[in-house]
Amino acid sequence: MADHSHQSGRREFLKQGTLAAVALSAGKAVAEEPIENNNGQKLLHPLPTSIQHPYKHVGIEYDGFSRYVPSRGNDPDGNYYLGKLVPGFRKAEDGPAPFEAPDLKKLPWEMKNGAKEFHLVAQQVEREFLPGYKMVVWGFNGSMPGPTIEVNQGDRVRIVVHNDLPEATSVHWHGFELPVQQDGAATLTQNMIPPGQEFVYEFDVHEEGTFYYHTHVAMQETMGMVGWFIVHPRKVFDPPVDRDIGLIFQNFAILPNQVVNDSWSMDWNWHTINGRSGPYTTPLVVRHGERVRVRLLDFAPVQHHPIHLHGHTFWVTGHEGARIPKSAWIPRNTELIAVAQSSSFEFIANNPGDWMFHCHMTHHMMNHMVQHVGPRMRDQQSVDEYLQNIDVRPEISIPNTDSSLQTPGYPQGMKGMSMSEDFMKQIWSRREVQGMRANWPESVKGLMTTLRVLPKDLYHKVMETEEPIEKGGIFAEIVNRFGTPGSYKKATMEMKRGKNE
Ligand SMILES: [Cu+2]
Repeated sequence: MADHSHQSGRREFLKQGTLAAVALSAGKAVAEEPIENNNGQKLLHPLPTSIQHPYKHVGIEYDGFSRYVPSRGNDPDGNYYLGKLVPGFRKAEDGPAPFEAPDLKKLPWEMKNGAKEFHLVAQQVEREFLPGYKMVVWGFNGSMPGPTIEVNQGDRVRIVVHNDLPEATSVHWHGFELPVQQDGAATLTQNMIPPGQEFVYEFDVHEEGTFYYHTHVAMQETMGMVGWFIVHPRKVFDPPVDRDIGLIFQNFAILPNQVVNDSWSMDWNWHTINGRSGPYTTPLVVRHGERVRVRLLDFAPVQHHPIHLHGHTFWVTGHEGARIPKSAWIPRNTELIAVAQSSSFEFIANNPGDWMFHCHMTHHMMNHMVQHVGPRMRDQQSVDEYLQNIDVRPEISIPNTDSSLQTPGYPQGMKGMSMSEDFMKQIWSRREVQGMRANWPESVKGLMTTLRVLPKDLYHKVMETEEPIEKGGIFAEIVNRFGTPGSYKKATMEMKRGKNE
């Protein structure tokens, strides 16, 4: 990043001082001497002047791959190509990074008679997919998906399942090699658990990896009854990661004016990640240079999800079966997960910014992309206009305010999203979104979320303080440090009711 536009842009930025709300500590962090890698070699990728690397136990650059600059590395057969074995900042002896599933809680446990005892309550729950849109779904312990079970390889677990549903159920521990009586596949291996009653599952966990629990009644699965069951390995996976994040992708069919899923549908109009739709999905916020693991799970009734991450290339390091041997890891930027499959991938967050992270199925990129009330309608338009002048696409007015195009009960107008002030308030109420561009919610819908890669000081500002941050402030500062600020235009308006005002 030795180009002069960056340097002059930064000076211009400092001179103007337009970003009072953002800490300018980075201005003081200008490196005073050239930074070398661990072997004293000159870096192939000079660091942006705003970066100081205080870490002694990990390097900046590994065989041509930089922790802080988009880069490939020198040798596709090497250990560090695309950051393959580049460690995170966390030391292996500190144990595995805690697993985090945004917008979901963890299930507490108590040690009893030599086992970690968990209590799961299967029940109907209310889940707010978007601000103000409370859907009646089925889940566990007041949550859909249910709370995360997190244990260590070698643990013995006891899970007491209470059935508060109006019908019988059973819970299956997906992927575990357990004694057949504990498998939860009613009625093959046990009797159904009647409403109001409970069943105790108990088994030793000798595996490690990405597992989950779910009802073993198909129609109950479509109502949302799933939750993570994460097992950390005895020996921390090499290389250690700083983040371990899980996202569950689901589809629902909830028609206008309804709050209950049509479990027989083949056309799904509501899409959730960890029980929320974009832009209410909570962004994954990480520090620049960290090693990040993301675990994906498709728990949709019938559809697959090609999950695409912008701005980074990741290594696929595991599936639902187990960790993949390093020799078989595959570099990708889009990972396809089919129903009931999970995938884990890892990457070094070496590219600062706010990045789209989303399912690439067009019908999943926003809610209501369905035949009966989809966004394909154009009021009073015919193809004649196009045919008269095929070189220039005629402008089409798409008035969101036209009541003929609005379906009562739908949170997103058929052309975009209609968002009330309360809606926007709730979207912006979270620390994780502070400093994003003013109209970012317009681009994050349905099965979408974002990955925010923030320099250490900006991460601190966003995630570790309660300071107010101007809309677009963090993004503008990233442009100033890493982009070409001369050509950057900030969002001048905030989206309201589907229109920029
Ligand atoms: Cu999808």
